[in-house]
Amino acid sequence: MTRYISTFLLLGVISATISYLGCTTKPSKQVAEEKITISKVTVPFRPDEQPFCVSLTEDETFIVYQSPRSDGHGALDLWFSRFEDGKWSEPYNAGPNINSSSNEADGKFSHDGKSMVFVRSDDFSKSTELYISYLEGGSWTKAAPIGAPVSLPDTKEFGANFSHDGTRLYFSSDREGGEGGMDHYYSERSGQTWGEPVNLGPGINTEGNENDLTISLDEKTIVFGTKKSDSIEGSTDLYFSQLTEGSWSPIQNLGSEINSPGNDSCAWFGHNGTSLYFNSDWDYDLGKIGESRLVWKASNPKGF
Ligand SMILES: [Ca+2]
Ligand SMILES: [Ca+2]
Repeated sequence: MTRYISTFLLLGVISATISYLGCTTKPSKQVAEEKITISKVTVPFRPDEQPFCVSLTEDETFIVYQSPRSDGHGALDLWFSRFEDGKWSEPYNAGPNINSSSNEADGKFSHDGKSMVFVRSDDFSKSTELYISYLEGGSWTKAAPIGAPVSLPDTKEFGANFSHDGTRLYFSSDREGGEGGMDHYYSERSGQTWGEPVNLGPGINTEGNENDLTISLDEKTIVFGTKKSDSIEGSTDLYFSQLTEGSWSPIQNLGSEINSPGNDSCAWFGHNGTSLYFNSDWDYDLGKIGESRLVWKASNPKGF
């Protein structure tokens, strides 16, 4: 990641390679061998579904996204689609084990694709609760609230995701005792229970809102979406912090190779160590705001 960060400082131009699942088109221009490329990931939904926080399993064959579609269980629901025989299936509702008349959002899979954590809330501005569902025998189990000490009454918890080995849950919360607003935390699993959350500290957390984090495979880099004074044209950009000598570095903008004038957020690290997926309403192929928020894959031969 250190080499990757220096790449951002050295290179300032986005070179987009259009790459689709199952088929890759040649880049329109010859690109330097080790340059970061941004490619569009094909998705199963329509722009009018207002998809948000789209997330895939590591093998890119199963997708979850949130949508206010009117044919769900009410408010935001989570929707699935499976990539089979070279195409995505018609999206289908995740069902009553996961969805309710409340909002369901922020669905994220574990690295083995067998657990999904998400947020449920009647009113995101007031409080939320984290839930987990497990893939058993081909279907998702009745989602259970994680509960205290991770998800507390009258607080907001968002953007939870599992560490690569599944033993930690990283998330954001506005609970008391942090640096202010939303802060990043992690909780460690002990058997079937989650331990007291640990605040990631004042390097990465500020008096502003830290939210929407994703953790790298080695748990030494966090990327998250937020608006700061150096965000591109006031949009949401991806920022990063690195763990060095036990503390998280002050956050830095991920740079204009990946960030766009659109809203870039909801990132996650690919399992191969060389890709970073994220959601953006910027169309990197067209160089303008797109029809809807899509999924993009930044590939860096030097590794993330
Ligand atoms: Ca719902
Ligand atoms: Ca904060």
